[in-house]
Amino acid sequence: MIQLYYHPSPNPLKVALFLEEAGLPYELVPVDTRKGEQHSAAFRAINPNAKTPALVDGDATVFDSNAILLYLAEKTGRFLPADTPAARARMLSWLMFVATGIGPYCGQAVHFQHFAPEPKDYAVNRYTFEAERHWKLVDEQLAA
Ligand SMILES: N[C@@H](CCC(=O)N[C@@H](CS)C(=O)NCC(=O)O)C(=O)O
Repeated sequence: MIQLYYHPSPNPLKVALFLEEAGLPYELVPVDTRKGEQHSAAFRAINPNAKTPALVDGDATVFDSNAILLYLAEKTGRFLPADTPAARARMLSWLMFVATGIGPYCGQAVHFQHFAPEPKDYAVNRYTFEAERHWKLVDEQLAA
């Protein structure tokens, strides 16, 4: 059975949503990142980057939420576009937009707003502006 190494936060949630929507059986393996469990040797053997989520599926081990989404989509054939270069290019573009844009900018915006020590105004403004700009692009794309 698929094992999803999970903490209730945005990147693991993306994978849990896929598994639920696809109706795939899986078991959650809790990794409490507030307690630092992501830094254990056992978890770093699964994800050397020491972040959730990670997924083990038989002899396949995958880390990074976006890699996991692509792995599951290719394995199951679910939520994939038509198998043409143009459709695949579009899917990969938006997946990487999430991986390199939405995820990191929103993460940094939350970090600098709520957790970083002073001084931080420049960082709050920069990451909030970029996070909102990215979400505006999503809105425009979904409305098109
Ligand atoms: N690019 C990674 C980012 C993973 C990530 O930042 N995960 C957060 C939870 S949403 C985490 O494990 N944070 C704990 C830490 O940074 O130590 C992915 O998409 O999986």
